[in-house]
Amino acid sequence: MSNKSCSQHVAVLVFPFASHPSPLLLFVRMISAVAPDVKFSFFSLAKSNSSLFTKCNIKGFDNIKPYDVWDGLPESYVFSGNPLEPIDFFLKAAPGSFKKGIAEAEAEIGHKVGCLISDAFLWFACDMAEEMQIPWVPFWTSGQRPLFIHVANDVIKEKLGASGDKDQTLEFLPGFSAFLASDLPGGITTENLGSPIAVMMHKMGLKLPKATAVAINSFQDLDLEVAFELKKKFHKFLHVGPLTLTPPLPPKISEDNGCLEWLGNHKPASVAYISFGSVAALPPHELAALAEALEEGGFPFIWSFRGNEKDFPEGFLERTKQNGNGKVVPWASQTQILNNACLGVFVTHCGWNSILESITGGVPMICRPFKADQPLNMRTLEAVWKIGVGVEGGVVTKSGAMKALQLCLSSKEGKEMRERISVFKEFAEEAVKSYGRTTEDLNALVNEIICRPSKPKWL
Ligand code: U2F
Repeated sequence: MSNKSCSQHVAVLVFPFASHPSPLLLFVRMISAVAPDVKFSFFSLAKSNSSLFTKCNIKGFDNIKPYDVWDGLPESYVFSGNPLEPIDFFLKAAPGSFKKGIAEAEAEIGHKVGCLISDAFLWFACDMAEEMQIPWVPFWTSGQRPLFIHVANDVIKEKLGASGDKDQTLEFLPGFSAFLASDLPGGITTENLGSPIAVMMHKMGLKLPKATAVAINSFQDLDLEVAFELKKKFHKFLHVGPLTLTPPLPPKISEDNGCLEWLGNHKPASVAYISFGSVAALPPHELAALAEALEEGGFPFIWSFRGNEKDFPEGFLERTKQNGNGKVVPWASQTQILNNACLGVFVTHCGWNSILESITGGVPMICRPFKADQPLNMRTLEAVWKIGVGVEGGVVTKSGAMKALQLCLSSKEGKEMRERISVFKEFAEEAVKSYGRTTEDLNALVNEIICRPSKPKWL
């Protein structure tokens, strides 16, 4: 990688919900390692900034500075229990809050912002960049396929019409013949069309083709066909992932609740890891069914569990502690667990970061998607890449979970999934080498956009 000398000031606008801030910070760390003279002002909510900058050990990256912006909540606001509400308030205030933050950072640093990097969700960053006459680089935190779907939003609406028939295929889109309307994120066809998230995603799909470059946390060889289609839609499409493999590597979590030591005492590829990411949670009857399947099948497991322990079958936690067959922890060092040779399968909600981490760990997946890009990601894992299986009927039952666990851990199909995933793992490792595609795209971002010699032609 080239070490550029360039004194730019880059503003980074964060979507401060779910796991979005973390890969964006990894992305910025990655750029800042190549361009150490560039100053990065990282705008997010105070709560998110404080936990992120503690977790993601930012030592040695003095050129990345967090700035807190307003959450948009009225003073008298009391949380109603609807998680979409704070997002809605944030989005309404965000253009103004970010502008104010940028003005403060410019005054402090003494440099005008010369490039805007934002979470791709923040479509209005396109207008801000246009106003400021600077490049806009939206960063997409999920995979190629959901991105393509959002850019093709209007075409899909037109083709599928308002019938709401979930069984219609998406074969009119290149590379999507195995997909159905039911795999689409809500808000594309008939469901929740007017919700703030659906409106945001629609506007995003319209604005992204105007971006100077769109960056994605993925590697090109993972989905060549769709990557090729996306290149036709954007001025520049940059694969900059998987971010957990790109230097500088994220810091290892030292506190792992004893999981790694426990894991190391098992046979190779024998343990199940269960996590549904930072937002989703299994409903109580599915939680109980999964626990029963693990117990009855005697599958060793690590469960990263956020929820109500009362929903487990009676005595499950006590028995698990006593017989040592599993570990239930509030948070796990997921990437390290997935990279351990004893890990055999990942039961996941199909969040993009989890998928990438499973691929780079070489671990097949059992999929229980909930919403957004997750059903589409599941179909990709199952029908396109063939490195994962969905739970029977879309919800966890005891017999369905046992079948899926057996399939992944002790059948020929499971072994074949492992072999296929090891090919993707190799592609990912190649992509981040000095001659790899990810490195090449990162260098293009730094040399042609952030430290550009002159105004690029698309501005
Ligand atoms: C949203 O996804 P989530 O944040 O729910 O889930 P992931 O994308 O899988 O990211 C979860 C991250 O949290 C980490 C894990 C992942 O990097 O390693 N983690 C951990 O370190 N320890 C734990 O015990 C549990 C998790 C959204 F819901 C999805 O639909 C999107 O695909 C995703 C990306 O945009 O954001």
